Amino acid sequence: MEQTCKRYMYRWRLSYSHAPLSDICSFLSLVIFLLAAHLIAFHHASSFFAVDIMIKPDGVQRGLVGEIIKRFEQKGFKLVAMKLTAPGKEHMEKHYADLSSKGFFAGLITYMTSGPVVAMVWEGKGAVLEGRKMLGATMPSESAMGTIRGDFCIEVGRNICHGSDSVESAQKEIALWFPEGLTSWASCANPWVYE
Ligand code: DAT
Ligand code: MG
Repeated sequence: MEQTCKRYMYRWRLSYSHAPLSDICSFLSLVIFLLAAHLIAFHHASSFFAVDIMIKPDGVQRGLVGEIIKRFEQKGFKLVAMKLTAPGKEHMEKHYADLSSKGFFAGLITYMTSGPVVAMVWEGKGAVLEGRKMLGATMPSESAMGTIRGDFCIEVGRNICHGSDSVESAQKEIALWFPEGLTSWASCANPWVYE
């Protein structure tokens, strides 16, 4: 066994010492790249983030505000901003700017400006990813039961709630909806939610 190990070590040293410097550099760069990618992915998945959640006009009209807030509270997220507001067409067009080329855009803006909405910011570990899971798929027919859309709606054009789809869009949306800033506070539940 010892002999075999020694032989392998010898062969490895031999091949290593014969490898061109550029190959070793490429290999090291690959290792560094993979490590960095892993660190970034881990940071995004597990860090504390704030997510912009909005209860759309149909959610407000149908009396689902309490139910939706309850789910985020029960999950363990912390509410750091909230308002009932009807900000108008220009604001909604900014909010959905990335969808402006879609055929449904005009209808979406009409729907989103048809009544007040409740805008909120929830904070917690992996809030963006978890928030999207809690909302369910965009198409209610594809949303799993147990998710907000799966439980409470039927059509995509009346899918009752919005949630930021990435950390970057959450930051943009929070700046758009809450230019006054968020409320910073310490939750006494923290040690009971996080280990
Ligand atoms: P999500 O709200 O899940 O982030 P999205 O950003 O792609 O989905 O679209 C924003 C909203 O636009 C969505 O909640 C409802 C509406 N929408 C999306 N796709 C649609 C479609 N094919 N027909 C009608 N409305 C649509
Ligand atoms: Mg979206």
